[in-house]
Amino acid sequence: METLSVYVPKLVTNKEYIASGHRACSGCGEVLALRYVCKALGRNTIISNATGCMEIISSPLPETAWEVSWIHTLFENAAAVASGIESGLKALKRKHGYIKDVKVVAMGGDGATADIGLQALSGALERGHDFIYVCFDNEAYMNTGIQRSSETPFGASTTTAPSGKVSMGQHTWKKNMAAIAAAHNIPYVATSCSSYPFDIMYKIEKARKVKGPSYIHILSVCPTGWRCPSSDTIKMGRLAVETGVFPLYEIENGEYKMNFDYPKLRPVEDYLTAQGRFRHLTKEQIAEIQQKVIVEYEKIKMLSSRKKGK
Ligand SMILES: Cc1ncc(C[n+]2csc(CCOP(=O)(O)OP(=O)(O)O)c2C)c(N)n1
Ligand code: SF4
Repeated sequence: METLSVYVPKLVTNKEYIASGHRACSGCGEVLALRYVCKALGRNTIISNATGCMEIISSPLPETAWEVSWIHTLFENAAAVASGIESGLKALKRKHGYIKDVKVVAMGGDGATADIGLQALSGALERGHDFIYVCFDNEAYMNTGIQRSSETPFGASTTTAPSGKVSMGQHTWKKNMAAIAAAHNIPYVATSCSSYPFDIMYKIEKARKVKGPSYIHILSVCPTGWRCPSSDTIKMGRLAVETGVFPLYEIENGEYKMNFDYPKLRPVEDYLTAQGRFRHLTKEQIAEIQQKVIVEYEKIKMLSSRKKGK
């Protein structure tokens, strides 16, 4: 297991770029993750933010919680707007010879990233823009009332895939956005989780230094949509990682590296039974999820043990 603590002293700052007083629900893991992301990015940043929870809670007119340059974009075009900003900065540099080192960042929820904005994201990654894309994955369209997305996990109950007599809730498996981003042959891809502040800051800091596109996928605990107590936010993210449901890893120039590898994973039951969205699952369904988690976890481990060119 790699230790990330060596990077910490350099990264943590008292400065906040998301002001307190925003309107996120109490215990929101997504705004916590956003706060860490902004700390690691620093002031010389321009953010293109898709519609979604983080936009809604941070910008009720005439107020704003943002202390960096920020543009609210449509649901579908955060990455396209970021591409335009990055190209504009390049043009200014050509004209004036020098401009400040400004990093362009696009961000959105899982709906904005894996579903509605996927085409714009794919285009921006393929064109090789120098930017970071951050997906805050709370596993549903939370801002508009917990509708399922392609990132909603198998078995979760949502308002558009509800559990009941004829349905067990979501019946498809979570889309693997990290693999999709890596398939664009970009220099840096990583997964992280709102319960791991140093891991988030380390990976964002690393992405900031990359020339070209980076993609960071952050599992962001949402007590409102996951139906768990707001005091359990940190615990829930840790359980996702410790059960292997959401492994933390990096893909650097195509090479996988698992950041936390537990010799013995906790049973997925510990994670599933702690959340109301999985309350209805039968023992057989939990066993099916357990099996899938182990298969996917072993895949990442196997890819991590492979050296480049083999
Ligand atoms: C094209 C389009 N369709 C639907 C909406 C309505 N809408 C706004 S935010 C949102 C949900 C956002 O979900 P997600 O991207 O997962 O972010 P979260 O709110 O969960 O953080 C929806 C459906 C919209 N603004 N534009
Ligand atoms: S609905 Fe979930 S993600 Fe959105 S602000 Fe509330 S806790 Fe955060």
